[in-house]
Amino acid sequence: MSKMSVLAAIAALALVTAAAADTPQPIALEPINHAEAELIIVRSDGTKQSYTPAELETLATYRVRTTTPWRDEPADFDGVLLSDLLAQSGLHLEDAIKVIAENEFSTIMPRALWETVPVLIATRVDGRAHTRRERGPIQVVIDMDDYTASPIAGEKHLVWMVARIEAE
Ligand SMILES: Nc1nc2c(c(=O)[nH]1)N[C@H]1C(S)=C(S)[C@@H](COP(=O)(O)O)O[C@H]1N2
Ligand SMILES: [Mo]
Repeated sequence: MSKMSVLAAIAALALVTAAAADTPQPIALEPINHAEAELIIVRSDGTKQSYTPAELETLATYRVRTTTPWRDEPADFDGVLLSDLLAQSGLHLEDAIKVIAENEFSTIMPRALWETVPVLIATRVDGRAHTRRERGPIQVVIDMDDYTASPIAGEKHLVWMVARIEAE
C-alpha cells in the first residue's frame, strides 16, 4: 500500500468509526412510570409473548439522538433494538415481520431492514415516559442519518403506538 492509500484508509476508518460511535449509544435507564401499553409478539407457530415498556427495557437499552419526520429538533430516544427483541422472542430469522399499531395501521419490515439498520423500539423520549400524544408509548425510531442512507427504510416503518409484531 502506498503512503497515500494508507492515509486514505485511516481517514475512511475514522469516518466509519465516527458514524458507528454516533448512535445507538448503550445507556443505563433508571426505572420510571410508563404509560400503560403492551407489545405482543406473535411467532409463526402462533405462540405469543407480551412486553410492557418496562419489560422491553430489561433488554439492552440504547439512546438515539435524532429528528423524526414529526420533530424538527432532535430528541433523545431511549429503548431497545428491534434486532435484540426479535432474537429474544425467536423471530430474528423470519423473512419479514408485520408491525401493527394500536390504530390498526400495519406495515411489513423485511429482515434486511433490522439486519442493516439499527431500528430502535423507543420507550422514552428526552428521559421521560413516551406518551401517545408524542407518538409513543412504543415508537419505532431510526436515526435520520441511517434512515436517509438506507435504501430499505421508509416512513411507513416509523410506526408509533406499536401494539403487535407478527412473524410474516
Ligand atoms: N401508528 C401509526 N404509525 C404510522 C402510521 C399510522 O397510520 N399509524 N402511518 C405510517 C406511514 S405509512 C407514514 S408515511 C407515516 C405517516 O405519518 P403522518 O400520517 O403523521 O404523516 O407514519 C407511519 N407510522
Ligand atoms: Mo406512508
